[in-house]
Amino acid sequence: MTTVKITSTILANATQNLPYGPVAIEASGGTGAYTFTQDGGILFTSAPIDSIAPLVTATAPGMLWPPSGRTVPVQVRGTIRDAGSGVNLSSARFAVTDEYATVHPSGEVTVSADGNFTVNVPLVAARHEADADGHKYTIVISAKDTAGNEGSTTVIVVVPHDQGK
Ligand SMILES: [Ca+2]
Ligand SMILES: [Ca+2]
Repeated sequence: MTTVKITSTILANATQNLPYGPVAIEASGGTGAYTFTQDGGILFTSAPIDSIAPLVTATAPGMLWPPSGRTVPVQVRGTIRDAGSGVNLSSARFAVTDEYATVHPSGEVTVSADGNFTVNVPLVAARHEADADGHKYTIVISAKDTAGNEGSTTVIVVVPHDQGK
């Protein structure tokens, strides 16, 4: 058995001269993965080169009203996309940071194959009477690609002191 160490930079779908002779390089699926073949046989497949985090977008109703004191579902919708290795669909999460440090739900976000998601985040519709600028919740939506890069975005939901202010 012979071990051959290869150091090479792949610039494009091309044939390169590597230490043990010409090797045909095939790009697969646009993911940056390459299959190296010689004389019709597969020598090895390289891992995708992906250092760019997924792009996460999200929107939510910015205001939670009325301040009933109840826990209500706040719907957050958005997209998670990755042009490189692809989104690790099971990695999507939401996490809430509460200005009052009392309500901080977190959990999984179900992402469809096309990258869209809708998740209901339970938040308490209440604010302190003296809190003039309202009760602020910060919701972070995050996800990884299959190369392990993590992307996230943040949406803010406020239980205002007075409606319309
Ligand atoms: Ca990526
Ligand atoms: Ca406040």
